Amino acid sequence: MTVQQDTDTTTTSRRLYRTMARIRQFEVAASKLMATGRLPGTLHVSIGQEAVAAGVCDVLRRDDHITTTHRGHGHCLAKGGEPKAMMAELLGRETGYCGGRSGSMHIADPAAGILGANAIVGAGIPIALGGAFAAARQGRGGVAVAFFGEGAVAQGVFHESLNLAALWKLPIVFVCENNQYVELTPVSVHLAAKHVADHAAPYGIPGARGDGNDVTAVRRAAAEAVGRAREGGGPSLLECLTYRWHGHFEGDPQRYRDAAEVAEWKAADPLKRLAATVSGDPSQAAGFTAIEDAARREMADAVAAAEADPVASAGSITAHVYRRPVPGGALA
Ligand SMILES: Cc1ncc(C[n+]2csc(CCOP(=O)(O)OP(=O)(O)O)c2C)c(N)n1
Ligand SMILES: [Mg+2]
Repeated sequence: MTVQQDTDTTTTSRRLYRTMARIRQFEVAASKLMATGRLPGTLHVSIGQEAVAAGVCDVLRRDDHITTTHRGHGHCLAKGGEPKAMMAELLGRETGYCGGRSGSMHIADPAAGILGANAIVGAGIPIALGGAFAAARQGRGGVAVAFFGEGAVAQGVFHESLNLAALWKLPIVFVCENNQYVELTPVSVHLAAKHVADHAAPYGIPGARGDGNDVTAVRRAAAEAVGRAREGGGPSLLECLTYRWHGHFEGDPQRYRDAAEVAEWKAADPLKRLAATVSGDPSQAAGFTAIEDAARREMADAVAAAEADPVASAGSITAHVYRRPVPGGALA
């Protein structure tokens, strides 16, 4: 398995832009489905945060593992998840990743190294730790990445996982997407530490904090942390500063923040920022537009295909549910 090399800047930029554009267009399509009453359940989109998923996953191998959160579509797509199977899952179709039973918050694709999104804040972190433990035992240079929001930093399991990872020098990178809000609560009144990255020092591991809307910078920081983990150098903590453009969930009235703040962060759009780096080269700029158009078409096709698929049937509701065998052979 090979990892994409950062040898050709143009190729790397185009690849990163494509990943971000695919995430953006997937999220826009899902948001529209929700707004038009076609998507059941709850939906948390990551529009504005695309650079973290794209930058980090760009330096991962297919057999590396990730875990993600309730806001995890971007990480799944960047790691190689199939948009059609993801969209079908969001839409409750039999063809979805979990047979349409889970919806947006539990997408998993072990073949692509996606050990699962998770609706419980912080709960993906120890699962990634298990992935790192397995990778260390296998000795093939595998790495695990735990993506989580800054809300998870107040959970005990975050600290337990950093402790074990440091103690056993496991090949794991803890990636915090600090999007400034934990549901409706600003991070300033949520965390005792000044910065999430400050939590690295007590465990004696490297910690870094940076601009999570600069995909090239995220990729660089991730390459360093992932490379160290692959070579046996142990875990790292990365804090990526970013912002979600939409509410906590689709339909959130967002009374806890003002429009000026949202506008300020929209001006720091990770896609536009990457595109701006090639503004002097019209052929490249045209290439980025074409990439965006292709991503829009790809996600429209995924929606159309998923909507044509059968809705998960009530008759199969107990399929895949563990049932305890009882004496006599019946199932409880
Ligand atoms: C253990 C737990 N407590 C509370 C919740 C309710 N909840 C869902 S999302 C969320 C906020 C998470 O914030 P953050 O980790 O910063 O992620 P973000 O939504 O900003 O991406 C909370 C409190 C939950 N799902 N799990
Ligand atoms: Mg948050």
